[in-house]
Formats: sequence, structure tokens, C-alpha cells
Amino acid sequence: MKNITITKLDLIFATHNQNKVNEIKNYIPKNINLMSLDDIGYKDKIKETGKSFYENALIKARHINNKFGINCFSDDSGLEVDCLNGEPGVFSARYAGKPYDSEKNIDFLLNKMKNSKNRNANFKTCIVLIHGNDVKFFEGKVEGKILNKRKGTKGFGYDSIFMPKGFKNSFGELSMTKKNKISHRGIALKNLINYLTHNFH
Ligand code: ITT
Repeated sequence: MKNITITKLDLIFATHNQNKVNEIKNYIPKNINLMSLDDIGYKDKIKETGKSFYENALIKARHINNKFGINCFSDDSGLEVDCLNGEPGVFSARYAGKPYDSEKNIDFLLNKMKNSKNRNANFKTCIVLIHGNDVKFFEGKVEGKILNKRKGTKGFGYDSIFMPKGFKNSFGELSMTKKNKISHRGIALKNLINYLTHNFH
């Protein structure tokens, strides 16, 4: 870990997923010094042993907060598909096994759903913030459908096969700004930002 002097306006985003950092960083109030795990040089993977997005988000935020004593937040998120009883859920990043790879996960999911007429699914995000002695959580959800094949090359993870309800485009065809307006992460983020704006000084 790099040498850092801690200030009360420091806030670590406890993630190794740069896509999440990119989606979130521009919305964080400018007085806050946001740092990712890459920024502080922390490379270890945090084991996600929870059964829910909330549990995993709490594990990640607690792990980093205990280690560095700096305020921090984490994001645990994933895709839940109705005809697969909510799979991949907390296993979204690891669905098709090691080595973890988004394209492999998409192929695995599409194959599992190849005979399925019910394509309904949702994305969920749970953000857990540890601020001093307070633990806060913020959630977001977006409903949609799983496409039969990839559409669009923007975004990350399952974006190219997820079409949000009321839209004709997949998340993979939307700009980051448009995705953030309706996405699970965008909704959770809005509530986090509201909290930070009023309470993080
Ligand atoms: P960290 O735990 O380090 O934050 P991660 O990628 O392992 O990074 P998660 O455990 O929360 O994060 O797994 C979330 C997975 O769900 C992610 O890797 C994607 O496959 C998928 N996912 C989450 N949000 C998504 C989004 O907005 N668009 C597409 N796929 C998403």
C-alpha cells in the first residue's frame, strides 16, 4: 500500500472493478477525495462469502475500513434472472467459473436460457458506506429483459444482453450518462450522493 496521510474528506471506493469507478467517480462531490483500491495500491481480492448483495457489500466495506481506518464504501451488484430463480445473483462475476470473464459468463447464461421464453430479469446494486461509526446502505434496481444475443459494445459485464424496461436499446448501446440515469447503480448512487452532500464534511 502506498503512503497516504488520512484526512476526514478521504473516501475509499472499495472495488477492484474500474468500470464501477468510472460510472461513479464524476458524481462524487468535489470536496471529497475519492480513492479506489488501485489508487491506494491495494491489490488483494476480498473474499465475497455473503448470501446477498448487502452482505457482500458490507464484507468489502468492513474489510477496507478495518484495514485502513478510512471512511469507505463498496458496491455489490449483479443480475437476477427470473427463469433461473434469481441466478446468477451474487455469483454474477463468477458465473461460468474460473478464470472469471464477462464474455464467458454471457455465453454461459445465454446457453442456460436458450429454450426460455420468459426473459425477465433485473439488475440490483447495494452500496454500503462506512462513515465514522455509521453504516449506511443505498439500493437500486432496474427491471428489464435478457436479449437472445449481444447488442452494443459499451458498458461492461452483462450490459450487452440486458434491455431495460421501456427501452429499445441494451445497456451496451447506452452512453454511461444515459445508463446512470436509469440503472441500478445510478439509483443507488443518487441516494449515496444525497447522503454525502449533506453529511460528509
Ligand atoms: P468488486 O467486488 O471489486 O467491486 P466485481 O466485478 O467482483 O468488483 P461484484 O462482486 O459486485 O463486483 O460483481 C458484480 C458483477 O455483476 C460484475 O462483475 C458484472 O458481471 C455484473 N454487473 C454488475 N453491475 C453491472 C452493470 O452495471 N452492468 C453489467 N454487469 C454488471
